[in-house]
Amino acid sequence: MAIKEILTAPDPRLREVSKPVDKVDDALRALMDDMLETMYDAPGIGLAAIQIGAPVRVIVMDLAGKDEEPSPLYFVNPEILDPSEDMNVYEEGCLSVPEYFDEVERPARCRVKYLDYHGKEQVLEAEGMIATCIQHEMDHLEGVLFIDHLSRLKRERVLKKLKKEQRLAAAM
Ligand code: GNR
Ligand code: NI
Repeated sequence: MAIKEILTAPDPRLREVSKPVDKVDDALRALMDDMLETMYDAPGIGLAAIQIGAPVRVIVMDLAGKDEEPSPLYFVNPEILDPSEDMNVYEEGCLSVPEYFDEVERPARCRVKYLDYHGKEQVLEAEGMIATCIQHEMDHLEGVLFIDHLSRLKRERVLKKLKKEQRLAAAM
């Protein structure tokens, strides 16, 4: 297992559409292990493969609290089914958009069909934080960031600040 570098906006790789996985094999499980370790280290509650530069449709998540047992979830080729009409607003953040948080509205509930760590098909009924998080991660698979759901003014302000920080960091 290894901790990988997390790409940050406006890195163009974060805009790629990730490709479906054709087989859940040991190489893919090694990627999922690295993703989970990277996510725990960050720390975050979810991570899409493209955030560590791998453009494949793989997501890891763990919504367990600090004092709870870890409960990792692995989603390969996830699909959202039956998003609810009723919406929920959550304050979101993203490891690829550091130090910025804002409210995003998304369907409150959905089902997710996916392959698990062993390649077995699963369907998860998601609501609350897990529904928000899975939709945030699904966006990454399409090259979409949570700031894309905000006004253009807000998004451009955030991106400008990130560019400036990266320029300063590169000059050090
Ligand atoms: O760690 C994360 N927290 C979070 C909080 C609210 C809504 C979504 C998230 S996902 C984020 C990690 C991340 O960037 N995943 O792509
Ligand atoms: Ni994110």
